[in-house]
Amino acid sequence: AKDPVRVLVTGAAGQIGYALVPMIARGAMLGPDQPVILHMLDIEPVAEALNGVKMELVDAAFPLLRGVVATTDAVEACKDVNIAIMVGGFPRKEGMERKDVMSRNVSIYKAQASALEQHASPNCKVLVVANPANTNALILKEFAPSIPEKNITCLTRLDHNRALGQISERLHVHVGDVKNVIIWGNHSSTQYPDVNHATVSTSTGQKSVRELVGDDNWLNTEFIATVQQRGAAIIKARKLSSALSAASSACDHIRDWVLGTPKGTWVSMGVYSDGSYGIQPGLIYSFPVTCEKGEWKIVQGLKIDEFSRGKLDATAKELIEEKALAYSCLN
Ligand code: NAX
Repeated sequence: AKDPVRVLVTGAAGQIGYALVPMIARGAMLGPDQPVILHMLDIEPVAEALNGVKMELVDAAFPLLRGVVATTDAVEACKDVNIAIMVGGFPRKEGMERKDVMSRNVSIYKAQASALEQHASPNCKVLVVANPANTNALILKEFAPSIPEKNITCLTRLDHNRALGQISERLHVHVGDVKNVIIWGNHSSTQYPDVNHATVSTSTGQKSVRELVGDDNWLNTEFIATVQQRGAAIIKARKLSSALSAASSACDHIRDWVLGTPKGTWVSMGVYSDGSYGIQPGLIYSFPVTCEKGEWKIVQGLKIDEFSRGKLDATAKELIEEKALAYSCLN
């Protein structure tokens, strides 16, 4: 039998946390034969609610769940974890300046970076979900220099899955038959959902999404805007932000990273830029990646047309500005 893997979820008393922990305990993240020990961290004001989540996990009697740590102590939470899903953060409240929100998150991610660096398993894989996700991941990387930089990522898989969903609805095809969309850049409204290399599996082979849709105007305007604005549309409808889709996408991100992407398929992950596609090194930027043996690799050699080039650069520019804002909060 396999040894249990320790998975940390921060912000575990929140809405995404509540959707995510049962998925992990059921094997949706690491597979149906992989036992897990859940480490749940949240803050003191919600300690009782956090304990309630722990009670429900016990009550659900998940066979793969070999233990639960529920704590408000970051050191205890990070102890020996193999995977860390960082969902906890400070949300933007009405009337708050961007800089104030950034400053709160910078201090949270700086502190949690140190806790992970000192107490997590040395090869711990980190996924940052909390917004601003790319920049929180960058701060975490800066303050956990002994964690390999390739182990620190942020979530853009939800945006990737949203793009697959929109194409599937438009073409009336199964979502599982659509692949190789790309989310470039920031997990924000400047992200660029790119279908130029996306395909659909049909009975007569792989067909290009752009050809099947046959409407460049829709793909270059409405489709992009719908994916970029989907988070806001969910808030408008639900009066709450995306939770089950965010949790499910976080499972997809880790599962593909650890267990590998299927042959011929790539996914989108926010990773440390090495300068690929002319993106400034030192940003956490969403790229198309393939994964094998627990390591991601940026897909190389994709043709970038002029329209796409402008979009890749615009979202990079926003990340450069966010990085500067985050650094200004450190002083
Ligand atoms: P909630 O407000 O429901 O939950 C957040 C939880 O984090 C709360 O329980 C809070 O007490 C906790 N928390 C705050 N500071 C903490 C700290 N220092 N240590 C540990 N826990 C702490 O928000 P929820 O809807 O669950 O969303 C969580 C985060 O995900 C937000 O930042 C949100 O913006 C972000 N999202 C990111 C997405 C992505 O695709 N990257 C999509 C969904 C989501 O909007």
